[in-house]
Amino acid sequence: MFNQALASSVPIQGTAVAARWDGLYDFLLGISAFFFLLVVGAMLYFAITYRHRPEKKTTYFTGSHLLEAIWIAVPTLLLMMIFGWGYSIYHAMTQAPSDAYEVRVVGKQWLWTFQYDNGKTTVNEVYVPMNRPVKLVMTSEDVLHGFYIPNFRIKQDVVPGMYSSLWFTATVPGKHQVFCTEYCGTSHSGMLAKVVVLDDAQWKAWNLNRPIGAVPDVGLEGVAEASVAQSAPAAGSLADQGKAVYEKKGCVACHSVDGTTKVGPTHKGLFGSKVELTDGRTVIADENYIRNHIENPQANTVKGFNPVMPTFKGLISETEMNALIAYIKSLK
Ligand code: HEC
Ligand SMILES: [Cu+2]
Repeated sequence: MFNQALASSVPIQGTAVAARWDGLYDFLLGISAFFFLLVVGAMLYFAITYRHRPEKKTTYFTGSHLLEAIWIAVPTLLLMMIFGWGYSIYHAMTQAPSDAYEVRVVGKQWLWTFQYDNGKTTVNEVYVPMNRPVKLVMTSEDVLHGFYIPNFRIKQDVVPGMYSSLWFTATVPGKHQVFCTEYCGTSHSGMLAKVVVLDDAQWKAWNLNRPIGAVPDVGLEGVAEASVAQSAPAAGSLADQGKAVYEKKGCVACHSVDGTTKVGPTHKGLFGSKVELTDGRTVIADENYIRNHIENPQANTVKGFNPVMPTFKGLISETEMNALIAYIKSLK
């Protein structure tokens, strides 16, 4: 019911999660309206019915256990239900399926760069397939940014020095507006991007560097366009680009990619594995662990090795880091 009334003021539903989110929001709006009318209605009724009249004296009340039980039980059950409902949507919004198509995102003042496994790089437009889970692995080169896609009802902070992620399965083809939602300086409001959702044929064509035809904006029309740099020609896959960084930065001096141990442990099979550290902790080698180890090697030392790895902090750009991690990830 509220959906219709609000249809013109909320963005379109570009994902299944968006529809669930709106459902919960409508419900909250509905019960808020219901209790508002109930409370204010009762207040008006009592104010009029029991207004002061000299000839009429109100009887003396001591309370009602039944009433009290009802006003404790009903809100408790209602709130627990809202919590369960919200939690289940939150869970769906945050737990990306493991087979999601991954895109790496780097925010900086004041544009977004996207890197794809096939080696392409785009600026301010991220190309993704329709009806397929997509995961954005995001970081920032400078300050805090926020990646918000209103049509998808999802948003995540983008933080320098670490990776955060966001995932969605887009169901509506076209260009969906992205806003930066952490105030990040002068051109914060101009830090615009689009998620370009392509159907199967367009997705194939895009990956083969063929023309995909015009893609229309969906929802939020009229927002100023960001300037878009088109796809840079791919210099090999992202992992290939990472291999070049790996060799250029001299990782090969201490690490192997074929399983043999050198000064440092091999990187073959590292990604996703459990790593034992000298301080007794066991950690999963995910993007954040690897990145951390490259920038801050003294923080974690792998069991059985000496802490001799130099820090590469400031020596590897965010886009190089993404390529490097894609390379280490590819060493199965
Ligand atoms: C001077 C030798 C040296 C160089 C150069 C070096 N490392 Fe290391 N690295 C080590 C050693 C020794 C360890 C294990 C001890 C530790 O954890 O600090 C290690 C550990 C690691 C780990 C953790 C591995 C695990 O099994 O958990 C990662 C990831 C890593 N290095 C990445 C790199 C990358 C990427 C480069 C190049 C940018 C690099 N290293 C350059 C010596 C080196
Ligand atoms: Cu920003």
